Amino acid sequence: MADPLRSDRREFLKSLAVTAAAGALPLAQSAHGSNFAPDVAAAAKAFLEEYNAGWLPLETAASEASWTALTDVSDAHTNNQVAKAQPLNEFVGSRKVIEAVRTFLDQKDKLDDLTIRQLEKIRLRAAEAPASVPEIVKARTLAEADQSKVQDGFSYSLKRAGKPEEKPSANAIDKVLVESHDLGEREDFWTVAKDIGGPLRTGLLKLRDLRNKVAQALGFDNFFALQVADYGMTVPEMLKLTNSFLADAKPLYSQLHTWAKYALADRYKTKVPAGKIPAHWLPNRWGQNWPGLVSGVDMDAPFKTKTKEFIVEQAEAFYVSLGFPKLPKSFYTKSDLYPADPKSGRKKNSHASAWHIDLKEDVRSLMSVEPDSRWFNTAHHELGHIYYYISYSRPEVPYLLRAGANRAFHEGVGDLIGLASGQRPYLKEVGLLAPAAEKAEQVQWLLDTALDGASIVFLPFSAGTMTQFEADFYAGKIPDNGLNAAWWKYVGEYQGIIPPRERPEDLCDAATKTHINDDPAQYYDYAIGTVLKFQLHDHIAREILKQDPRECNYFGNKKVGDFLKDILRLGATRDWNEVLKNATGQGLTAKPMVNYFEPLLGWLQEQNKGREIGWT
Ligand code: X8Z
Ligand code: ZN
Repeated sequence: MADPLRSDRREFLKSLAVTAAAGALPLAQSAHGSNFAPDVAAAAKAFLEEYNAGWLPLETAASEASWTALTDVSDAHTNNQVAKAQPLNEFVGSRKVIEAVRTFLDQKDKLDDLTIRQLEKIRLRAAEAPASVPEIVKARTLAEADQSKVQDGFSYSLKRAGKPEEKPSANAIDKVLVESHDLGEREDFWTVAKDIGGPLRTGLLKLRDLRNKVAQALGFDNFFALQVADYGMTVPEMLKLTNSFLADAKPLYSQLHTWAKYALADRYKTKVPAGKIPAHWLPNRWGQNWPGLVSGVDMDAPFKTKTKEFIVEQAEAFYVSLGFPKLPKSFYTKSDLYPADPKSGRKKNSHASAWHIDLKEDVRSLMSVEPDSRWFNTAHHELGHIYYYISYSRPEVPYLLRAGANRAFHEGVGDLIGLASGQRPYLKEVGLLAPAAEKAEQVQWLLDTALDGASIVFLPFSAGTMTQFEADFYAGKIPDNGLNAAWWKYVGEYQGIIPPRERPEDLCDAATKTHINDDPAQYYDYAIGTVLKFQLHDHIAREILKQDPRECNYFGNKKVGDFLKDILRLGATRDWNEVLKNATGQGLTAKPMVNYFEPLLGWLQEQNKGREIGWT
């Protein structure tokens, strides 16, 4: 039987030859020796139409196959994921596409901005699968799928003296790290969380080389540089930006680090260590945020009586209150929102994600929601992606530009609503504020915000450890037998955290972080998203709500909704700097974030008087 996707592709390639030739003509002389200037803009338009007609069905089929592979891990699903990625890769990375794009981009002056933006997206997409290295592209696709299968099919196994073997889920590990005051138990769970890095280590090294070779085929220095290029930036520019965030956060982070170390020593009834904080003391597997440390601010208490369904519905209600539409029915029927029943034997990816399967109305989220504050925040984050998808899925936004103004915008929107949903006036209005938390001093509330979620404590991890590790990893600066040494060097340097004991090199602690495997070289998105979130929040609170950014309430405010929609509906049709300047009157700046926590800095300095600040 004829495969419609394949016949689409044949047609496309045939017509591509024509459009590319037309595009190339201005560079050539006609047979009569006079300059021939065909309509490059019309040729580019025809090319884009043909590209979309061929690419979209392939992209949709590949997304659907990936969705199935991640929500129901099996060999058959992984094989299908690879099978669907193959024709997509052949299409997006074909020589003709690459040649046509190059030809058109060489004549930018004859093209409008929207066309250039689409061509740039096609160029970066082609660089992920260039036909000049077909065997490498194929090997990469296989290796990516294998790595996901190993990651998503992994079972943690914990053997404790005198107890039967336990198989904790990722949620169960996280719960122990948030709640347990028993350092022995904490170390057991922390250590078992790192076991997944062992089976992922070889696959990651293989992927590093394949990803680099793919990126280098189109002239990028390495895979990290290719991912950064989506911002229109070079690697040194990106590192300069992320380093500036680290510098902005450092005074507060050092104080938080010291405060938390003392609070935790008190909690565990043990001595305060000099310098760095032991990793298993912290309430998160990677120390990327530190929830639950502030007495009187128990964010989980109000969720004890709630269902998991409530978490998603309440998040949706927030967006709807701002004037966004209700989620389409298909979101609820097609998404995979709650933990898999352990009795079913089904394995699924344990990390939250949002999907725009067909770049039209098929939007889904993969989560494992439990009724707690962590998932409350994550549900707001994921719905931010979903409402972004919905907002830019309109005829004026070409499929190729149905993306964030940049990737950080996509991450920042849901986090912004997460920050808004963590404001006390809102929580009080919807009955999610424990009486003790309502009475807590504002500075206690700020302290919790600085420690938890995407905030101050998150920056040394996102802008520091993750970004620096991956930049060096893809630049070939980390030896294969020194992955853990390098990882912990960065964790120590940026986060001031040390492992409970020496980490063996047959494990790979970096690979325990899902993004290192399946969202590679992009973690600075979250760091930029964090800074952006505070910038947008500051503008919304001061200019639209006329409220204190630290105690404000967006809920039900349609003007806030309109402000956000004006950003979201653009997708990637404008330069992100321009979008931000139009929205807030300023370029990207961490000032609003620093200002937000300003009262906290003085308070922490007071609390930490006489204590040694930071680590060496
Ligand atoms: O991965 C995520 C989202 C999906 S895009 C849940 N986040 C980062 C993480 O979990 O490490 C959100 C905050 C940072
Ligand atoms: Zn996200």
